[in-house]
Formats: sequence, C-alpha cells, structure tokens
Amino acid sequence: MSIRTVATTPFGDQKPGTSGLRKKVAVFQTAKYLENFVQAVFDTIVVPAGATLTLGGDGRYLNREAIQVILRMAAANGFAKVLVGQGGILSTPAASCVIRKYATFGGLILSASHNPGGPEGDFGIKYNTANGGPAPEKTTDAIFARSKALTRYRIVDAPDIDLDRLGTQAVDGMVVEVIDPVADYAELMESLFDFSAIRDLFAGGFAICFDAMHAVTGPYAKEILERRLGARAGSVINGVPLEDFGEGHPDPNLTYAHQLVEIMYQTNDANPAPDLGAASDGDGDRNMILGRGFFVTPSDSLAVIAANATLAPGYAKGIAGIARSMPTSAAADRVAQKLGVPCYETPTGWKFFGNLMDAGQVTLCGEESFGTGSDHVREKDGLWAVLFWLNILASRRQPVEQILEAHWAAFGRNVYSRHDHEALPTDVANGIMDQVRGAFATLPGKTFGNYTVKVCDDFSYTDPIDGSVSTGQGLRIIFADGSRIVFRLSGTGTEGATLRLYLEAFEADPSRQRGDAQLLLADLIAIADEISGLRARSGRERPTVIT
Ligand code: VG1
Ligand code: CO
Repeated sequence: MSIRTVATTPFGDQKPGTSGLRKKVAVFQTAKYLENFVQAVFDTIVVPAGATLTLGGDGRYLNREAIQVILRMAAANGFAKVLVGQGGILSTPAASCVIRKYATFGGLILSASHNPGGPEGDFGIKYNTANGGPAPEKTTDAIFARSKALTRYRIVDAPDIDLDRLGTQAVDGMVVEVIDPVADYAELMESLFDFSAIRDLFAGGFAICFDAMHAVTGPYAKEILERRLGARAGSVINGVPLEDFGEGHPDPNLTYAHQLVEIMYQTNDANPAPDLGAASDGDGDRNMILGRGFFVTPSDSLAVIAANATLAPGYAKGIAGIARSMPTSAAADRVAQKLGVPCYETPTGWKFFGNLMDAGQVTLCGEESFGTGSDHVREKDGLWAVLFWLNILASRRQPVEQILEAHWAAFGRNVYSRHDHEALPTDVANGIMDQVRGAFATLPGKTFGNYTVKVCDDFSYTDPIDGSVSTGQGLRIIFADGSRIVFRLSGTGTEGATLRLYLEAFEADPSRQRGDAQLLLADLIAIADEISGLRARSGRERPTVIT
C-alpha cells in the first residue's frame, strides 16, 4: 500500500453542530479542510483491523469528489472495506439501515440536510456509530478536540473508483463495494408496514403527492410509492436528485415546499387536491405531512403515529415508550400517558435518542423540526413517516383532517408553532438570549393577561442511560397551564445566527381547537416579544420562516 502522510495544521472551526460539521461549499473546498476533518474522525474512533465503513450522501454538489477523497483516506487509515451507495447516494436513514444491517463499524454521511446546495450552498459531513446513529456528544467533542491538534493526515495514491458501477472494486487493496442505495431500505420498510393494505388503498383511487424537492428521496419514493405500492405514475414530483436541488431549499416546510402546498391547498373542483401530501428534505430524514388543505404539525404527527402505532404490523405489539426533543410539543406526552408508557424529553438533535432506543426504553422518537422515526434505524426517517401515515389511512379510511380532529377531541390540542429568525448578526441573537436569561429571576409568578409564569430555566439533560450531561439546550418559560415559550439558538446554520422561538398553548375544549395556530397563539407571541425585545433588537417585523 502506498500510504502518504501529509503534513497539515488545524485551521478553521471544525466543531460539529446539532448534526455534524456544516459549512459553505467554499470552505470545504479549501485545501486540506475536508481531509483534516476526516482524519480527526478516523483518529478519534480508532479503526479496528478488518473494519467496514458505510459511505454515501445526499448527492449535493461536492458529494462525488468528497467520496473519492474519503475512500483514499479510509484505505490509508486501516479500513478493510467500504460500502458506498451507487452514484454516491445514500439517504441518512438508508445509511443508518445499511450500517445496522451489515454491522459496519460506522458510517460517514455527506449532507448539509435541509440547507441549500450547489457551489454557493452548503456541504456537510457526519459520523455515525455502529448502532447506525449520529455520534454522541462525547465523540463529536473528541473529534473537535482532535481537529485542533492535527499535524498530519493519511491518504493513499489511487485512481478514482467508478461510483456508478454496482459491485466490487478496490482502492489500493481496500475493498469498495458499490451497493444499490434503495434496496436494503425498501426491504426494511416492507417488513414494517402493511404494503398490501396500502396497495389496496391506492387501487381504490387514493392519491398522494410526494415532493422529493430534487433531493435524495426521489429514487426511494419512486421505487416504494410508485413501483411497489402502485401509487399512480407522477405521484412523486421533483424526483430527480440534483446537485443544487434545482436551486431550491430542500426543507419540507410550508415556506420552502411551496409547490406541494399549492397542490394540496388548491380548491379547483375539476382537479381536486390529492388525499395526502408529503415532502422530505435534502438527506431524506425529515418529513412534512399535509391533508387536503390541511397541515399536520410534526409534533401532532408524532402523537397521531403513537396513538395509532399498532395498526402497522411492525408495531402491532405496541410501543415501549416515546422520546421527543424539548421544543417539540407535549402532544406525544398525552398519548404516552394514556398508553401507560414513558415519555422522555431530550435536547434537540437525533443523537440524544440513540441511547434510549438502544436500551429498549423507547420505540418512537420525534422532533418539531419535521423529524419522526423509530428504533427500526437510529435516524429520523422521512419516508418511514409517510408510509406510517399511509398505513394508518389504509386502515382508518378517513381524511387526514378528520383523524386530527378526532385526536384533538380525545387528547386535547397542543397548539404549536415555531418562528425562525434566520441569519441574524451573532451579537444581536446573543443579546436577545441574554435579555431572556436576565429576566428569569423576575418572571416566576408574573402574570401576562391569561398567562402566569410558573418556572423558567435553561434546559439541561442528564442521559438516563450513560449519565452524560448536556447543558445550555434552550431557554424555557413555562406557564401555569402548561403553555410554553422557548428560545433557542440553532446549531445548523452557516450564516450568522438563527434564533428559534417555539410557542405552545394547550386547548382542551373541542369547540376552540379548530383554527389557525398563529391566531390561537397571538397572546404568547406578544408575551415572547415583550420578554425578549426580539423585534426591537433585531429590527425585523416578522420571522423568516413560520411553521
Ligand atoms: C435543526 C432542528 C433539529 C434537527 C437538526 C438536524 O437543528 O431544529 O431538530 O435535529 O436541525 O436536522 P438546529 O440546531 O438548527 O435547530 V437535519 O434534517 O440535519 O438532519
Ligand atoms: Co435532514
């Protein structure tokens, strides 16, 4: 083997955020930047002899080039084999599935998720461990520490492999197997859901529109929804993955998935909206669920899936428990209580669910940020959530909106919204957070209209399995009736600071549950502004994105 040891020095900030290292493409194109980070990962995880690595990404700009570099570095750092998705493609949940199914030592996933791609866009890289989940904080902290102390990286001299040819090739003695990126994942989905019931649903004229947003899920959705389940051809829109996502922003929310929103909210009787609308993000781990003219919040989606879980064969025996991230609404908590199973509240980011799933404490997990998943893999999973909804709809044969109304009538409605203030100057965002933190001492007991503050805190979490502690996870203001306001700084942005304001109010009375969340939350929105001085400090009248 022709291993070359290349001298390097640490440079740039290589601190992994909520979900791996994410930077502008131009930063990743700086000589040795990618190599430094990959070497920091390989030095940290200490590769055992004979180890296999899983490798793939969401197909964005730089994906193919980065894969060739990583393959040469994997060979030089002792990996015996790499499983790589054909064309360099593996959605995040599919990568998790492959890591678990073939018991690989870990995986590198190349994606900046829902952030835009292309030469002006973002790139990212994330390390997942042998359980298929994102590396825990102690590992990402160690990777960051290592990235600051690097003096060399290792690479072999070898030509590029052909990423489009299925089968086995070699990189200087290391085996590279190019695998079908869809097959293992599709097989797993068939084992969890009632495909024959869903096929019947489609055969009866049920219509779905799935917006792949020119990101990684196109090939997965076409194979599973159109080919295996018989959804009519054309049900998957924007299904061809493009390096720049067609200049779109592959974030499945009401703002960025506007084409789907227009289709689902159309009122033209001659061309009615489909029964179910869904979208996924850049790397396929997020999902948005829409009924005809109706938006299901991700927090509600988790609760509905939990309440109906036994309708799906893979969950017929019931669920062990639920975990949700702190800012996610407490709708799932109410379902857990009724089912008599535990509900855990974790910091933001999927990595905090891994230990609970590995220990068998929870089956379902969810985040308000369009993330839902289960212990079938160790990542959130966009298409899985869509298939779960299809399974529920195939069994209940009711419109999405009716399912939600019945759910609220039974459990109450946790009216919920998130306001994102993107790309704020960092000092402005910090100033707002400081003002809220500063108010904590005087807030408890204070009344704002109908709301009286009960407690406030800066959320911290002790992992019940390994005892690790994570602090500074978001500023919470909790009111006497359980309503909440949460302020949190994003850990995934690449421009300035993104401040997220999460709002939640509980409504038990069915006669007052219907209606627009922004109107129902108007009082809390005003209180949040009064406490934080957000509008005055940011000089902005409204959030960048409201979901
Ligand atoms: C955001 C979401 C968080 C999610 C993370 C990764 O993080 O709020 O819930 O886990 O993105 O999602 P932040 O720190 O910007 O709020 V994605 O689809 O990377 O994979
Ligand atoms: Co994602």
